[in-house]
Amino acid sequence: MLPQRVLPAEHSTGSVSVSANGLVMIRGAVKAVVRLKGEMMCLHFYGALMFATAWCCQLVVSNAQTRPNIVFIMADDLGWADVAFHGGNAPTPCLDRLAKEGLELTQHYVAPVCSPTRTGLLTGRCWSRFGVTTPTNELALPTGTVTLPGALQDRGYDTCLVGKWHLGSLPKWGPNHFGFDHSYGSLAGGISPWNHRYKKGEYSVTWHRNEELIEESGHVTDLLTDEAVKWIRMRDSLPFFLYVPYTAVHLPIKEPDKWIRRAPQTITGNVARQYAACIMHLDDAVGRIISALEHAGVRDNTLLVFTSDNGGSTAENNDLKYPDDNCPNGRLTANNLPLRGKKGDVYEGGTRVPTIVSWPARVKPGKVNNPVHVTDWMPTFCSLADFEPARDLKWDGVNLVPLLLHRVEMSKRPLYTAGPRWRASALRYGDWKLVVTGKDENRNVELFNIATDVNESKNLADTEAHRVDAMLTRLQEAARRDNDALAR
Ligand SMILES: [Ca+2]
Repeated sequence: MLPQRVLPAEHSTGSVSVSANGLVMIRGAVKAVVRLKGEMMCLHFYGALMFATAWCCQLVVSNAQTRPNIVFIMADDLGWADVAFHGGNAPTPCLDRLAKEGLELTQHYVAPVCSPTRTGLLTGRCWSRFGVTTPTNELALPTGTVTLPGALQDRGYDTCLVGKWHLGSLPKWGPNHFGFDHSYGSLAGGISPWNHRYKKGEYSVTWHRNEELIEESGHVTDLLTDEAVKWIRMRDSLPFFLYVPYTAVHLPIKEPDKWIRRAPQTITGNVARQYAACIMHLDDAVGRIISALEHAGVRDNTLLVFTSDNGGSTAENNDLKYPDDNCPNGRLTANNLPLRGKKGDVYEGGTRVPTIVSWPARVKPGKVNNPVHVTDWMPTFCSLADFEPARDLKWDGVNLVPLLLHRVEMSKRPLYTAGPRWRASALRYGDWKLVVTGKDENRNVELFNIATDVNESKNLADTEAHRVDAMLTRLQEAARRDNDALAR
């Protein structure tokens, strides 16, 4: 039996306001009505109460038909130039096509590492508000936190996570406790691709379905894609939210032979070929999900986002912290150029990632250069789903609908990044970016004009002292709200 969903106390649902319990009842009834259409004729036996419920259901159902399905695909550690449409050497035809036919967000920021980005995505708040600045196996979100899937679930969406959770690595902290109807994959972080084990220790056995630990055979990317495709095929007329955080291209990597054979011959070296194969395999997986949406006849009204959780990594592939899975030795060959830095850094190479939005019915192809942030997705999706929080959820993100659908220029706003253990932080404001590393007498402050120096190679802190002061004030203001994770 699945655990009780985490629900906010009360929501306004357009013209009909109902309590959370009422919503659960109505939502359950909506699913029953939609799935058992033929049995609707029997409703009259249940009298006035059921008639009223059915009326409410009809309202929700008719709303549901106008709201988009949402598919959010997130790669793990995929660098800025790991994709062919940014000059990467591994072919990525599916993503290239998605970028060409969809809308590319050229300045989409995430956290420098894993769990923080996932925290921001699922809460609309900077990860540091929850004290989460590093990958964590502890419970990241307090019980009662209003999450993105929880909000969509309340609005009648079917919700599913296929992939890596990493916001609490025990089953009792798993995705089903935070708004997902269905979940599958790794409760913890990156796993070995064939034995599906996380790092040695308490959380190593982590492969699960609906928080029940299971053993399966197969390559992780194939298993996740199979599950996502199967779940799409099982949908009925309710809108759905499918979150697919792949473990590719996180270490340790060992790809099926067929994908290694397909890597271009110009790419030499064992790990380099493995890394390219991993990207190509991921690209194909995205294509399979898109095909499943097409076959289900829902592609036009599905808002699909593809992104990465942080910049690319050049760490040792065969990390001995993981149980042996015969993965090759050598450093990963991620490419973040022309951006500076890599995974873990608050420089652009750690936090700016390839991002595409595709919604054939509503979003015109092109590129948007406004800086946007992973915390923007919750306000955006909640807006599209007509979810209005009954209380202030203290979102740091903003609703991107005017930008995505109507190309309305966004006003300048500070985008704050807390790096791992707050050892570094950054603030983007307009064209400018402030990077602060170290503390007190060891503090180092850098200022870059991102519009003219995307590589962050010219530190202008000395020549722009007034700007540095103003941005430091903004950074301190943003940081003051850290560690405010109350779920009230
Ligand atoms: Ca990652």
